[in-house]
Amino acid sequence: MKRRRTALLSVTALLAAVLGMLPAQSAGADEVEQIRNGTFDTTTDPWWAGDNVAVGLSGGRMCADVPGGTANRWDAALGENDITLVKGESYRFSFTADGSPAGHVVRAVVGLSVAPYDTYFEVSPQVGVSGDTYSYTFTSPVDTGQGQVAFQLGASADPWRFCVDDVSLLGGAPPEVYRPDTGPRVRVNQVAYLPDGPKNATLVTDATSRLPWRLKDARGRTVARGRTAPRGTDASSGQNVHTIDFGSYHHRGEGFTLVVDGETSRPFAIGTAAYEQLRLDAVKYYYTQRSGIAVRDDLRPGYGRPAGHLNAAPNQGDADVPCRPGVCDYRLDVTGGWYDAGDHGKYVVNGGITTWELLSTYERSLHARTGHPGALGDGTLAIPESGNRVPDILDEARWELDFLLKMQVPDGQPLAGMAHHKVHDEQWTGLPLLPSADPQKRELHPPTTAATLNLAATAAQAARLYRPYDRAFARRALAAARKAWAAALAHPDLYADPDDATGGGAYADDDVSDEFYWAAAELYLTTGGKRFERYVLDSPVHTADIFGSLGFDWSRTAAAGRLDLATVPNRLPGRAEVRRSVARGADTYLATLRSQPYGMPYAPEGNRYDWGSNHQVLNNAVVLATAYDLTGARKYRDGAVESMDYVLGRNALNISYVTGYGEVSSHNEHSRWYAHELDPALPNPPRGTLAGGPNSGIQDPYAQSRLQGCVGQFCYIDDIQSWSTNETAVNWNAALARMASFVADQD
Ligand code: 9MR
Repeated sequence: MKRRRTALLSVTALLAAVLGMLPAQSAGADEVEQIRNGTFDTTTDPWWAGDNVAVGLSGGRMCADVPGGTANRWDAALGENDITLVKGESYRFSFTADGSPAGHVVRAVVGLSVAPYDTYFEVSPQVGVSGDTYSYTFTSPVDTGQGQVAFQLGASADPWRFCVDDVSLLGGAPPEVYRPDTGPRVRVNQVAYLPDGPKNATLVTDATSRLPWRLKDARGRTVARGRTAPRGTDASSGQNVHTIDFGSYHHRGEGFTLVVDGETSRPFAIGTAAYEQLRLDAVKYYYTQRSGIAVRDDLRPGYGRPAGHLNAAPNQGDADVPCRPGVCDYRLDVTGGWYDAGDHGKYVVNGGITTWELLSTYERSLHARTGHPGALGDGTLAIPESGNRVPDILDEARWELDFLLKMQVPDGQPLAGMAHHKVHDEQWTGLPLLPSADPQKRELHPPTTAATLNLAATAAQAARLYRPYDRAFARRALAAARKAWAAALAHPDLYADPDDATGGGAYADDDVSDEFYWAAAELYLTTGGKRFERYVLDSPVHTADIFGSLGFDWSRTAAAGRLDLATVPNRLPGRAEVRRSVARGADTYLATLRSQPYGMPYAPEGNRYDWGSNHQVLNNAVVLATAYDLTGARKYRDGAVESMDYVLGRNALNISYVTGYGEVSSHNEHSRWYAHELDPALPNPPRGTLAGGPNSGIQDPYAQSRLQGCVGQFCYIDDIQSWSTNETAVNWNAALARMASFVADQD
């Protein structure tokens, strides 16, 4: 149907356009139409449709009969190819659509028509429900003549009919400047402040002198008042800000607000209950990340799903997995473990630091003055193993440990004792995709020194923690750890290939001195062995300043060793200095926190927020928390507690980065199975899921189309397509679990 006036073109121009040299229609002074035949007046050419989709003209529209019973959106599709996209150019993508019966989801994509089928823009409206005209603006992150506009219509149980008209992709349309809705200018921890803890907030304002603030209770009565402290321009956000300290107020309650400069904050509690809940939810997250087991809906209402990557079609399964071509001749059963993030990959390096942080959440509860071993004990997490008399957090970590052990190269094979770096799909898959629906071939990637040392460290730590509950497992874990250690010493420089990132992340790391140190420390703590003691003492990492601005991570693991040497009882010569080094690291983070008007112990060099910055904030807070456990000094406890404010809403975006916590929280994290944003039948991530957070690199096309030029904290968007700022990942949630547990213990 012709609703828009389009200029007629000469035959030459039309030919050039078909050859991809010129746009087909002009649509205004600077706006150029990229779609050939978006109006379907006389033909559906040059649109294509999948073999299973019958298309035709109907009332000046293109209509498609879509079969039922396909698994994925892209299993039934139609589209147009050979579209030219220009990097940095903004496009308005619009169409009208309806479907019958109403309510089906169409995934409308602008992307690449050839492998790797990158998506530059996509939306998934429910047609016939949310109105029939759709219009979006995005910026192309690439130059290509092989662009595609497609409508993916599959994944419906029943057949349905889809009609579309007036499809337009208008180049040169003015970009819509993305402005996040940041709500009231006074920024608080939207969840809870501790009664006996620091209470700080941040106000965004043009005012340069002190402003009066009031704290109001749920009934609107003023219960405290004071004046703000102007802090000038905040580098992390580019905003002019003041800070508010209401720490002299100690009464518990719900529904408090701060009122200042004509703004009322989002509500918050003063109390500890939310942290008790968050401690549980942050660890419960792992059950729904499990591979190789069905998730029970009675244990996680709304999250039940079939087992992923057992050998039931369409899965090719993890029970008998070959290596990448040329890597090995054997096959391994590597079922189990957790999916790393929003993808279906399983990575030993990241699995290692994650397991360590969960185990150390438990280990801290045994040794710290405020630790409560029962808090994550048997029966607390509602997992299938609850009731087996083993602390639930150990049961959950065991799911991953058993997988890590399976990744070890068997005796008699080349590189026996090393660990394969990772197992994942041969190719990247699209979203949404339940683990049980992944049809890709799975492959083992080459063993690496880093993976082997992750295995050595966590298996050694496991050996001491599971001993009271399962002696046979503890013995097996320790034997595997020793074997891995020996293998790593024999092959100290087998690094992951940074380009091995098809179908899964690379997790490449070419400095493993920190992994050696960490593994030696764990083996020493478990065995007291002299050679491990020697290795620790001789390692330059032992005395290096390891508490840098980015925090520890899967690639920077020295802190895992240092913190454990400082906190787990042992007789290491010079241990007092080890403990002092943690306090010195904490002093640095405390100084950072005090310099930041948003109160986080994080100020990356050049204000370049890193991938997963939220967990880096939390891991720096872990160093503060550990310094408190070691010294009892109040300043460290307060710093650790205050760090949570940032993650829970006291930030430039006024968002809680933890799903289900706070009035406005991240909930569209990138995941193939918590993909509610793309498929209303799927859930959002469970309560207690941490979003990766601001990432100045904005590596994904969606973030690039919205966040170009973003300053620090603003490099984040709560959209499922933004895998570089908004993914969920097991290592990130471990930092949340560790800190939620610490804060809950400060009652
Ligand atoms: O967390 C990882 C980050 O530190 C890296 O810079 C990034 C790119 O290699 O990869 C991140 O990890 C992703 C992994 O590669 C694949 N699964 C999802 C992980 C979280 O985004």
